[in-house]
Amino acid sequence: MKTWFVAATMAAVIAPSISTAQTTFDVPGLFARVDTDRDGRITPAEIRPDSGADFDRYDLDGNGLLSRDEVRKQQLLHAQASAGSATLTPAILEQVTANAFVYFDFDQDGRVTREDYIQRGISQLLEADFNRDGVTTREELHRFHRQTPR
Ligand SMILES: [Ca+2]
Ligand SMILES: [Ca+2]
Ligand SMILES: [Ca+2]
Repeated sequence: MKTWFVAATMAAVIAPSISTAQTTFDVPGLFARVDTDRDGRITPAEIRPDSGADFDRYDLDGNGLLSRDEVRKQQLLHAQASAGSATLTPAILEQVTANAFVYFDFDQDGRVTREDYIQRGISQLLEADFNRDGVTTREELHRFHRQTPR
């Protein structure tokens, strides 16, 4: 369940597109969308507009905050698009929603703002930056998600 949650939130933050049940993270799709200068590396400056657009998609009432309900709907959408949906009981959905809400609330003030969401997206990207040079390469992201580069 923990693994499923991590996969779901990864998808939620930086990979809205999930191609198949086997692929929970669409690395080529992410690069196609986010690597705007096409140099094979994703920088925080590149992930920022993508995370912002992702936030706007889930901020259903447009008030600049993700409410618990909005996070729940987002987690549900991602669960339905991934292999984990089979295990998604109402109790698990509530737990996943609570975890995701805390996770997205980057400054931990109890509200998920657009900036929180963007900062979480950036920090998540940098987790995959194994050699800590401030950019994440295609190979690093594949390694992070344990996929063979395509
Ligand atoms: Ca780039
Ligand atoms: Ca909202
Ligand atoms: Ca916050």
